[in-house]
Amino acid sequence: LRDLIVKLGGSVITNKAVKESPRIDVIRSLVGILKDRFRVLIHGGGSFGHYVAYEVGLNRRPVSFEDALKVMKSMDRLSNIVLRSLEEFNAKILLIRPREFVINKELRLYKVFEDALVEYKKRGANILTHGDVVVDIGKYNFSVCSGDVLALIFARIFRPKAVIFLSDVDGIYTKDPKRDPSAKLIEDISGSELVGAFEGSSSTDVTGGMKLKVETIKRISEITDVYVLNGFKLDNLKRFLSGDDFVGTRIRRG
Ligand code: ATP
Ligand code: IP8
Repeated sequence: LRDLIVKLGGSVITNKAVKESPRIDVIRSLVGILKDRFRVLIHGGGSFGHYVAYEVGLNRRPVSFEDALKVMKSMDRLSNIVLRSLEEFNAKILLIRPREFVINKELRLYKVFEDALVEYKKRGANILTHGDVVVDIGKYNFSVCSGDVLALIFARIFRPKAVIFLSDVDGIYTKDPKRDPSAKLIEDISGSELVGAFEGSSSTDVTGGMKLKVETIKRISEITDVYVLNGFKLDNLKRFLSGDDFVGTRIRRG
């Protein structure tokens, strides 16, 4: 598989328990495996963006420019690490930050200035981007544009063969696998069935975060196939990329 959109979850590339702790070796290994496979590489915030976002109250109350900038700078530190790793492998890639082309309203995506992205695509550019803080024209001043939403934005523009999400568990389960041992991995499902399978579980542990992620994945599956795989299981990822048997969740288009 080539020309993919890949989202590196913050739970994979950082240690979420410790502020601003990147997993450099994991980043390097993933970049090495993925470098010739993607058109768009997206990464999440993990213990960078999310940590500082929590400190300043982003998405919970209106924040000042100064506080928004703190979160942006934290994301820049992480994206610079990912970029450096890509450059070590000589990848030709352009870093584009959502704060420059996305506007939210009341915490939701409102407007994407996509003309430049479309032109980059036509010219064969490979793009690195990441979950970010963007202007919010509602009452919050600024809010988060997640890497998951970016995967949807870029899927609309790039129309890839598939979108891959890498997280710290094997895929999407019926319930949170870290909290509920009865959680079952959903292996193969159509986009239209996905939200039902997930909400249908009796779990009350499921966060709004995961629900939003699943809803975003459902919308991406209207455009292309989506796969959720474990970003720590590198041999499994390689098998997937070469078309062999793999463990994970496949969300079929439609
Ligand atoms: P980031 O937003 O920083 O990029 P991420 O995309 O890597 O992070 P999280 O938002 O941390 O991922 O979501 C992954 C976590 O969601 C897993 O560690 C898992 O424990 C939890 N989770 C909750 N419910 C489920 C579920 N039904 N299936 C899979 N994971 C779930
Ligand atoms: O980790 C969040 O992106 P995500 C980015 O993809 C910030 O949800 C700034 C918290």
